[in-house]
Amino acid sequence: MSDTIRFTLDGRDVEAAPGQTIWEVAHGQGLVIPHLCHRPEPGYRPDGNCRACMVEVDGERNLVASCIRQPTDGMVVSTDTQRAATARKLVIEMLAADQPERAEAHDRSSHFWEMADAVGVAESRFPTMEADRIPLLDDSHVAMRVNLDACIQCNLCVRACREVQVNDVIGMAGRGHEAFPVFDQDDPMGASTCVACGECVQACPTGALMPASVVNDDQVGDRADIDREVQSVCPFCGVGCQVSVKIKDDRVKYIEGINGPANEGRLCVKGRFGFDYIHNAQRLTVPLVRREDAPAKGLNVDPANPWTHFREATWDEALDLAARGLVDLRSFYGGKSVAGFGSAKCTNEEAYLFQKLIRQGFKHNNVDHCTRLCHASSVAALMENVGSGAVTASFNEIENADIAIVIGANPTENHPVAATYFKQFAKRGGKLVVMDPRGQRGLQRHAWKELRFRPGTDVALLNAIMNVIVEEKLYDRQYIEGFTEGFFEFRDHIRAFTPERMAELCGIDPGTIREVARAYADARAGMIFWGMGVSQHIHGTDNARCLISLALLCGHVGRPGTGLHPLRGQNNVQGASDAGLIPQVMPDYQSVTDGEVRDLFRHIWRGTEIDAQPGLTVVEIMDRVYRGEIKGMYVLGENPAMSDPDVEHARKALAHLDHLVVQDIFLTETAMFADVILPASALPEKTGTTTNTNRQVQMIRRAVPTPGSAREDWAILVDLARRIGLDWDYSHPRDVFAEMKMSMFSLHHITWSRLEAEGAVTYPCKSPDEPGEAVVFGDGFPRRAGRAKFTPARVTPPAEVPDDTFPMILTTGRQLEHWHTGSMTRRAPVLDAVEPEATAGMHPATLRELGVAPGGRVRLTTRRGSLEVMARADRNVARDMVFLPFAFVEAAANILTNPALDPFGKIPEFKYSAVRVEAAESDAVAAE
Ligand SMILES: Nc1nc2c(c(=O)[nH]1)N[C@H]1C(S)=C(S)[C@@H](COP(=O)(O)OP(=O)(O)OC[C@H]3O[C@@H](n4cnc5c(=O)[nH]c(N)nc54)[C@H](O)[C@@H]3O)O[C@H]1N2
Ligand SMILES: Nc1nc2c(c(=O)[nH]1)N[C@H]1C(S)=C(S)[C@@H](COP(=O)(O)OP(=O)(O)OC[C@H]3O[C@@H](n4cnc5c(=O)[nH]c(N)nc54)[C@H](O)[C@@H]3O)O[C@H]1N2
Ligand SMILES: [Mo]
Repeated sequence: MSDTIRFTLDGRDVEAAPGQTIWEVAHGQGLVIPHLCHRPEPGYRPDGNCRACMVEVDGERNLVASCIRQPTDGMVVSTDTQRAATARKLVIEMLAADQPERAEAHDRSSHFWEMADAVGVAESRFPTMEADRIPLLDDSHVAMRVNLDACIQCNLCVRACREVQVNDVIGMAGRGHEAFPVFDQDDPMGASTCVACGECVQACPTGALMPASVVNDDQVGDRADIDREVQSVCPFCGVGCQVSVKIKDDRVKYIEGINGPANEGRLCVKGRFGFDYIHNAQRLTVPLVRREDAPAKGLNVDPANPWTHFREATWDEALDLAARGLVDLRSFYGGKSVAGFGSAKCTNEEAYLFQKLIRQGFKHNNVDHCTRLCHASSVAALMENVGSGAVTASFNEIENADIAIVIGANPTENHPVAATYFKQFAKRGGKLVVMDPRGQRGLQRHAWKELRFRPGTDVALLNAIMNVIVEEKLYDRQYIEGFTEGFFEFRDHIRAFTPERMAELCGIDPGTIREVARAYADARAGMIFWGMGVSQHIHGTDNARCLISLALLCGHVGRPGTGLHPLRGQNNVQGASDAGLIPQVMPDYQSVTDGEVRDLFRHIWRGTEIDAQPGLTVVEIMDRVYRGEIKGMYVLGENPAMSDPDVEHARKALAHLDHLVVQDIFLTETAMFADVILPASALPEKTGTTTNTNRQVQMIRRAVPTPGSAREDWAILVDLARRIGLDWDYSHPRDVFAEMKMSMFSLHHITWSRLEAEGAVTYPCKSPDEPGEAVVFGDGFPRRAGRAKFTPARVTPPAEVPDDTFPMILTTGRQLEHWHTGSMTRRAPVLDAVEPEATAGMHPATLRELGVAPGGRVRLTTRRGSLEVMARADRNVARDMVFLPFAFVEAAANILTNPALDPFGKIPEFKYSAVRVEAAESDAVAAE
């Protein structure tokens, strides 16, 4: 390359790429130059403040900070002169004078002490300058400890908080030697707006900021005091952050982010501090079978004391009973009397085995998983119009975009690491448009436009935007001609949806609609991100169709910085779907109705006939269970007794089952109805692969053993399959992966050994030595003639609208610290300490009208049921709405939700029900 810079480093001729610093080049050559305020990890800007990395440049009087200085052509740089070495050592020695003694250090193996070792500083000749200024221990946060006596003012925590995670909580107060980091307005960390991503803890070079789990009561600790470290992937969301698990005595001591393709070292509170669910005392450690004398099935088991309803069994007995119950139903009523829910929390191999077990063992396709409650409608629209259900571009592509729309997704809470990229995008001038009926605390101040429209009116808003683009001819005509079909019909259809008419429905003024439409159409590159606010409606598929049409109109697909990205939820929902855990399709979305597909699987599965009839979906299966048509179920890693809509109905259905086998890591609400409970492995306890929202297939490496006699999910599946008569002979997840490759073209060029070596490969991947494609469909779509399609969408009201009896709107969703049904996060002490209680968010004005103070209790009632919950004042919630998270069994949101389904995606309308809100009686009495 012509702009390569050539210079001399310690007498050798070397090259630098434009923008590279002397430190980076030296580091690349294997030279060790000490650094304290510099962090070579991606995302950290060099600051050049600590002077620990000084080098000499010919012709310059002063030494220069190599971390920040970029070489120029012909420059002669020496790192190894006496003068430079002495200067560097002096810096460290002076700083050492103010550090706590190494024996008492908060982190004996801190980066600082490593650097001191590297330059040969064991103690300091200088007097300590330690002033009274330093605030001592701040232990106000459950997960982190702040000991500023070790702070060297390097500013890394500030950069971590402001520039990498863009949370803007930490700042520097005071000047010079007196400076120290503060949280917000010098609040205790635990009382500040800190979201506990822990980036500062990971960046701090001295141990001034430490994970609480690494220091003792005297604030002494040692990061290196571990037995081993295993690189794997976070078990929570679809971002798929790579982690390093630090293990001592077979327990996780702490977690750090590593440089995975999606997270580049970053983590959120769950990934960093939520790992401890796996060590919870309520983990299932032995197989359980229902006692003969157990009370009737219901939500009546104490997970801490299951012995009232269950007894311990050996694995042989439990597996025999589990299999026999299913086989008996099969032989008496036929295979269709048994159905299965698989898991998006397990690996690809486990998902594959699960769908195979149902399809091969029971000869039908009634197998589904939580994707049905999630992005089913998005996938339906994407398959229909784009020809593929996965994202067209990784979320990290936002760095190449000019505009990005985030609609019906709350990424700072639900995909927090992806959100850091969104915030960085906005900070460098990208136009961020947030469309959500609820105000978004996290993205609000980064948004160029925040459109708080009426819930359930996405089609109206999006059609109005597209109307402007069509009427003003802002569309990309060349793109439409080259890569799409159906434009003319679409153009005629969209004419009716003028901003003026749609404004009445969605509540956004026509001027704003026009401005957003023009900005998106005029941008060089635009991306669209969406979530459950789009998909969980009876018109979820229509909502997603609009987003697809919008991107197609403007040609914002297939190039860097463009794309359609439904943010996938569970850590492996992309992979479980790819692996065929879906009732209509086999692995890689190959339709069960296609004879050639069935032939292929007959061949791979040694003569198994695949049922040509598409299977039933989650809510449909529950309905058949309720009606008694399905009599047995195998539920792996799902908690439908909490996560299904109209959950009382689902619970009754579960209680009706003749035979229920639940395989989980905790005694969940669903397991309370089980006949046999099989104790399984958490993600950090298993080997396999998962696929994240970016289509990155990643290696899961077993970090710690399973507790008690719990076993890895894949191994349990194999044993159970054999007992129901299948000739399975897998002896390692690797064998399963090899079989998956036989039918899954998406895994082309992705091999187990590659994943072991590289950690992640993105599909599609063109060759064995490429990382895979971040952006797809630049040269056409996997549809007829390579063209994507415009499918017009009409405005449909929600299935249930407010009336006199149920005058408000209930919407449900998530919060940062909790995971879905709470099974994991309510058993993770740090997370549960931050969010211990169920709350319903309402506007302060609404609470005043109801006569309820924040913290008081309200009763929520819908056509399905009624519950009491604590009220939380939240200005982000519209006045006629209530927001309720669904993680709390004592106020289970799904008692209230509407099971009405989208006709295409078969997804229920979790985001909209008519509700009545009253001051709770108990509260009214207390107030009197
Ligand atoms: N902390 C945490 N993170 C998670 C999860 C978790 O349980 N906890 N779950 C994971 C999973 S499986 C998923 S699917 C994702 C979900 O992640 P998100 O899609 O972000 O999930 P939600 O919070 O359910 O809803 C998103 C937004 O939809 C908005 N909304 C409500 N009604 C409407 C509407 O009519 N139109 C529009 N446009 N928006 C509306 C809500 O106000 C909310 O801000 O999160 C994943 N990440
Ligand atoms: N009201 C309302 N309801 C909703 C939604 C909403 O927004 N509002 N969102 C819907 C969405 S998007 C989703 S994805 C679903 C999620 O619904 P579910 O998938 O039912 O919810 P989770 O709590 O994630 O259940 C996962 C289960 O797997 C177990 N588990 C975790 N790891 C492992 C493992 O490695 N092996 C095994 N065997 N088990 C494991 C956990 O203990 C837990 O019981 O909820 C849906 N329900
Ligand atoms: Mo989800």
